[in-house]
Amino acid sequence: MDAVTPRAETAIAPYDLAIFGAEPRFPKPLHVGRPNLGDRGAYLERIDGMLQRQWLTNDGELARDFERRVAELVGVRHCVAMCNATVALEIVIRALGMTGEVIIPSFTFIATAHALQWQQITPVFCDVAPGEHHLDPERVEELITPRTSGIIGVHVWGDACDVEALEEIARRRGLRLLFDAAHAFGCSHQGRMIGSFGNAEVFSFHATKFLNTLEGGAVVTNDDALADQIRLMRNFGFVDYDKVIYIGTNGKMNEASAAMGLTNLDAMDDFVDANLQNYRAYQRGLEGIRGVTLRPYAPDDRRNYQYVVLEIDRERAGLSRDDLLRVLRAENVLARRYFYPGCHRMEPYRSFFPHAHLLLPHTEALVKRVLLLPTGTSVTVDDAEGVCQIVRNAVALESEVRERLAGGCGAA
Ligand code: T4K
Repeated sequence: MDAVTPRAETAIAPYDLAIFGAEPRFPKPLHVGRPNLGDRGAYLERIDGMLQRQWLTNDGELARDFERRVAELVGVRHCVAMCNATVALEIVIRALGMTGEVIIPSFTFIATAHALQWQQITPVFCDVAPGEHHLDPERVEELITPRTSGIIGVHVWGDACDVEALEEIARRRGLRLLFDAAHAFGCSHQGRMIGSFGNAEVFSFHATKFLNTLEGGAVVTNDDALADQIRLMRNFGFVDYDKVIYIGTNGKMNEASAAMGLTNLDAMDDFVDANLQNYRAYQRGLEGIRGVTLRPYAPDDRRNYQYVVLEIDRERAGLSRDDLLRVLRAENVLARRYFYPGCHRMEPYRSFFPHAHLLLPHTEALVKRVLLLPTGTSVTVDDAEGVCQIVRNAVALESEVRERLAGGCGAA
């Protein structure tokens, strides 16, 4: 992937790119995060059933069915479905009794941090391992203080973080261990499904995720008492009509969401297949482009292939990640810079911890290199090949591209 592409062999004329005035390669925007949708007829039938029953939410039959199927697929005793993963995180963090400080990566979606800060728990940002996208367990250990109550590992892109090392630290130091598995539904780690590690894990079923329930999330766990507590908290603390025994909130999944979840569970294999075809097309199409690395997936585990993640080496490619982003946007390819600029550089954390970046050198470098490309069931192999061609042309014409962008063309 990293071999140098000789300029002379490319024979590409500048007008091939939209920043030089060509028609955009794609007439309509190509998104990162277009929903994967199962069978429309089956979904509408479920919605019809819901309307017939006039049961729209509050532990409905579709939601219970969805919970049962997710728990079975993941191989855990409990799945508690929620309205979204952010609320699921907030609830499980509280149910686990996390307080004071909790160690998390800064390289994650802001919801991981906000779910803590929302309840006055300080997120302590930890660096990723060198060359990696996941928490560095050695750095985690250094950040533990008497106020630390837990660790939240994030399985970014559906790849497990260093579960074993984090479990060992949590056990030895008496800390709670939660995993933000928002990206990892349908993925495994060393033969065991993600969702069954730590005290609990949280999935997101947001529209942009591998499996969506419109909006949605879930806590999965093998801890019976924790699951009971979370079910209570999800429904205002009600144990019976007129009887509330605990402070709670409203985190319930509604029936229309569960209907979508069930429909999409039936189509999961097709989603993986479409993602994998696209991933392979990207692998082929990006081969040999200097300075452009497609993040590999672990070969021995189940993956949902929902994310096509590039790292751009500015020196070798002759273009920065942001240059490439501008080139792609001009072509109607809405690539994304997740998780730029890192949680520590977003408010309120940026003001709380103005020097956090000093402890996060690898995160700081990573957020400037990563670019996500479109995939999912609405992206075809032809689309993926077209995107690769744009990247290839841009790198081949790097100096002309830089000059053009410096003139203000393709401003993001
Ligand atoms: N932890 C992690 C590690 C996460 O990544 C997330 C969410 C969470 C926790 C919290 O999960 P939830 O509470 O959301 O369940 C998106 C998603 O909103 C968010 O769920 C996701 N991570 C994050 C990585 O991406 P935005 O602000 O980038 O979304 P937006 O509106 O820009 O949409 C992305 C693209 O998807 C757009 O180009 C358009 C397309 N799209 C989007 C929607 C909603 C569609 O085509 N159709 C749609 O219905 O955050």
